[in-house]
Amino acid sequence: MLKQAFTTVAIAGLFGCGGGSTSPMTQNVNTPPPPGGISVTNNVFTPASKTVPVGTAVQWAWNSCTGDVYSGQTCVSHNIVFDDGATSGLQDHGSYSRTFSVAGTYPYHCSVHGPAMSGSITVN
Ligand SMILES: [Cu+2]
Repeated sequence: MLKQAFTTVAIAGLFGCGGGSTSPMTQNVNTPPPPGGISVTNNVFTPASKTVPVGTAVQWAWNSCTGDVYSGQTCVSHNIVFDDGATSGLQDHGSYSRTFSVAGTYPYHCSVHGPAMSGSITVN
């Protein structure tokens, strides 16, 4: 009886790994943002606005996975699209970094979730 239950869980786990949106279960793929970085969660950037000096590399870290490493994580894809065209590309984990070498205001949003998921970098 116990062995049967284990087998069922193991098979469910295998199917969970096969889906494109489910991450490997051996480790948690959420990435804590570095100091001064921005966390990408469902569906908000934290902090949404940030001011940095010219020459700063700002890093975004994806924390859009829910669930746990045993039963499988489901990770939601987000991207960062700046008004000037720079983009992170669509990703459901990992990080993205952009260096701002010119002063100005750089609004951005996630094209999947629209204006509700947006932020802005002010460079001075
Ligand atoms: Cu999004």
